[in-house]
Amino acid sequence: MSDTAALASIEEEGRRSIAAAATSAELRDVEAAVLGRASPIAAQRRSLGQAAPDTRREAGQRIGAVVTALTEALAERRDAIARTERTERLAAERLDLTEVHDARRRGHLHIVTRTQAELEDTFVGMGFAVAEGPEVESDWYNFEALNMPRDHPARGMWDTFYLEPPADGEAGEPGEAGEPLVLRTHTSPVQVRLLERTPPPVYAVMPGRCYRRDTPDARHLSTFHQIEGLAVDHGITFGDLAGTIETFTAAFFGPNIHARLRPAYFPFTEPSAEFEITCPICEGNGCRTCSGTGWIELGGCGMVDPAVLAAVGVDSEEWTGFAFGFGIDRCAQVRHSIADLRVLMENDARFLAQV
Ligand code: FA5
Repeated sequence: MSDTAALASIEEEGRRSIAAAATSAELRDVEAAVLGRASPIAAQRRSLGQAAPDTRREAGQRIGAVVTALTEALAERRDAIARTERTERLAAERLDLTEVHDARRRGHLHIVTRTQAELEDTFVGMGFAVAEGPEVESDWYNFEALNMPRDHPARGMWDTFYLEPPADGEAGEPGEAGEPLVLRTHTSPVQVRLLERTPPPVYAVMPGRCYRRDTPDARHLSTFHQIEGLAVDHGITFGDLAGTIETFTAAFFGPNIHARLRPAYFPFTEPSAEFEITCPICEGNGCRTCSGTGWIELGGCGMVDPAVLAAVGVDSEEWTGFAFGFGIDRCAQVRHSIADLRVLMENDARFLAQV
């Protein structure tokens, strides 16, 4: 190979290696290989000593030109790599401050928790106190004190989760030795607990979680929430119950939702009624959510049965009372037009961000 052809090939090979380097570290290795002591161009320079004196100067200039060309190519590539690396670093370290300030991403209370608080506020505004009771309940509070002895067929109205009673349970508490324990199927046992510790007159609401072996559908969950209401005083009548429900419906749902009471049966109230309100999804025309009826059942209510007052030592000749129990999840469903109650338990962030 002539000197000129050898130099051209060294330059071409060098440019190819320089172009192939992708990072600053790779380019440093390429620089050593292309211009360092062991490089082909350094070998050419060393061979100058053996060249004939009349060609040495010209050969030296040709080698110098290749060194200059490769040095410039290296500098260009170094700049390009530095620019790319800087852009990549900035992208990786980017902090999107607008995302942090996006109001939709701020956490908030679950819709059921908010509905419960709003229900409590509404009833507190109507003169009721707020009380609570345990979710793990004894058979006595959940059923027996509510006028449902063992084997009473009305127990079948509530598909119940039973628990193993602890062998060493204390008397008078849920789990009293040998007594069956349940996950409470409704908030009505809190009525009994409240009357045991508070002599009438009593005006209270009792919200909380309940459990039933119900198959989840558009209006049912196996874990749901109720708010119980109890008023026991001198001379309480069914008219007081109807008036309370009417006042509550107008205050909580507004003027477009109507309520109706239908005769029903509960072992712990007599007479009893079911409380229904206009289905907000179809505005009363009938749809899947309300099974085509135009109404959604919100709860049960009635006059407290004398047997319940007797179970807690309240004289039913002197005192009368009304009670009600509404579904809190159903209240949220009606207020926010939620077609299927199951979304309340699914934790889908797209749903939770909307309500
Ligand atoms: C009761 O639980 C009675 N304790 C209500 C009552 C209280 C009557 C005081 C009289 C006096 P019921 O099983 O109908 O009744 O339930 C009342 C409400 O709880 C229903 O109307 C509904 O709004 C809600 N509810 C019941 N089961 C479910 C469920 N599986 N999922 C969601 N909500 C439910």
